[in-house]
Parts: sequence; structure tokens; C-alpha cells
Amino acid sequence: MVLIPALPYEYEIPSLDRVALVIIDMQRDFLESGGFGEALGNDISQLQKIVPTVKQILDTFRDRALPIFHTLEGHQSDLSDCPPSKLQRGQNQLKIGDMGTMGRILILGEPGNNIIPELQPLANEIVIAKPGKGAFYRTSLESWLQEKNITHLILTGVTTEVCVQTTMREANDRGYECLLVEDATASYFPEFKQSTLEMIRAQGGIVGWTTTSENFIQALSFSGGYVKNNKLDMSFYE
Ligand code: TIU
Repeated sequence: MVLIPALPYEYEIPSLDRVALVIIDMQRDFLESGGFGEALGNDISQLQKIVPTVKQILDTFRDRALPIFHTLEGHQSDLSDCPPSKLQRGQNQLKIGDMGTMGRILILGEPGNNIIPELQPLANEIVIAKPGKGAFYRTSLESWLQEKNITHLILTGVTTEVCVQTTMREANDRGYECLLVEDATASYFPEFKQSTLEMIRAQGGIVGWTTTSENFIQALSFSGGYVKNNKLDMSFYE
């Protein structure tokens, strides 16, 4: 069992074989100039700040050979999976499917739709393409989690109040115990991020828990030997 200091109270992972990392939409479309985020008029620098922290959490899961899911928001090139309401939304701005400086905006396979180079998935990590804001809507995520017997999800990524919160609420309704890593998630609007963290953990953890990357990484490193360079490192106990 691993106990992680968190809000509104300690988050308990019964056994590490029950936990998976979900990294939401750390894509060039949201973090780099010329993508969907900037096309919507947003300040992308807010999102770029969390990249090293997300990498640290990713490395923690990689070191322990725990399951890792990356999600990718994007649509088919013929836009058949994009409702007209989303295609038309907005005024005087680039829309889903329009040509941007990194290819067509929010279209799967376009350069801008890729995960940023710093967080590129490894071959054994699962990448879930999703047409919606939530990672459970019209995706294989739930069947993957069931197959791997996962009950506890550690969430990171962007943006806190849109795709991360939607996914966390979808997961919560399906019975998953969710922990959001505060400094590994970001919004274009810092005040929206703050409100989201507060609403998630309000009412006794109505949607789940939040913690810091330091709390999370420390709790895991104290929970037993960890796999380092593919060998079990027990030096902590020596
Ligand atoms: N616009 C915005 O804040 N977010 C999205 O459109 N997608 C995600 O959050 N990934």
C-alpha cells in the first residue's frame, strides 16, 4: 500500500499494480505557437511551464515499469467524428480542420497534433486518440484499464479545466480513484486552474484528490525499491 499526502486527505493506492498514469493532451496543438490553443487566442506559455514536471512524473512511472497512457485530442481528416457545433464555434479565428502553421488544426496525424518532443511516448506506452474533451468518450481507454485491472489513476496534462477535468469526472463516475498532480497540470487561465483544483477536492473529494509532484514522487520512492536502469535498486534499504 502507498499513502500519498494529498487534499482533501491522504490518497491511498492499495497496490502498485492497480495504478496507471494518464498524461492528457501534451500536444504541440496546445503548447506550441501556431496550434489550436494559440488559434483560440490563448497564452501558451502557461502550459509550457509544466513540461519538466510532467516529465518527472513520467520518468517515475517508467522507472517502475508501471502502465502509462498518453491521450491525444484530434479528429479524422474528413472531420466525420467532429460535430458541426464544434466546427462552427468561435468568431474570427482558425477553427478545427483549418490550415495552421503546423498543419491542419486538431487533425490526427498533422505535425501540430503530435505529442511534444520532450514527452514522446515509448513503444510500450498506450496512446489514446480522442475526438472529445474527455478521454473516455468514444475511445478504448476504459477497456484498456479493465484489461490491466487498474483502479487508480494519476492525472497530469492540459488543460486543467477542459480536458483534464472532463476526463477526471468521467473516470470518477466509472468508479476510478483519481489523483490530479497540481504542478503537472496547467490552464491558459491560472485562476481557472486554481478553481478546478478546489472544486475537485471540495465536498470530501467529490471528484478526487490533488497533490504535488514532490509528494507523489517521494511517497512512491519510500514505498519500496524502485527499478533503476532496469535493475531493482534497493540501496535505500542498505
Ligand atoms: N481549449 C482548451 O483549453 N482545451 C482544449 O481544447 N483541449 C484540452 O484541454 N486538451
